[in-house]
Amino acid sequence: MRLEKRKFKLADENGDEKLDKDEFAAYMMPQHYARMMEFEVERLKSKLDKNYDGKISFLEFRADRVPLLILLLLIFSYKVCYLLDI
Ligand SMILES: [Ca+2]
Ligand SMILES: [Ca+2]
Repeated sequence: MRLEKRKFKLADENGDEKLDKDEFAAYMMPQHYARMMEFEVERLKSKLDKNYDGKISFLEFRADRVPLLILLLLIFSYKVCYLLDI
C-alpha cells in the first residue's frame, strides 16, 4: 500500500474513508498523535535505511540529515505534547 494511503487510513480512525476535523488534524500534524507517530518514525527510518537491514548506520545517518532532523523534531514535539498533556 502506498505510504500516503497508509497514512490516510491511520488518520481515518472510524474507518469511513473520510477525514473529519480531528482525523484531518492527525493526518496533517502526525507528531501530536501516537497512532500516527509510529507511522512517521517507520516512514523516515525506511527512507534512511538505504541497505534495508532494518537499522540506521552512521553513514546512512549522515547521508540524509534532513529527514533525521525532522524525525528528531517529531519525537521531541510528541514528547513535549505528551508531557504537557495536549
Ligand atoms: Ca473518518
Ligand atoms: Ca541500514
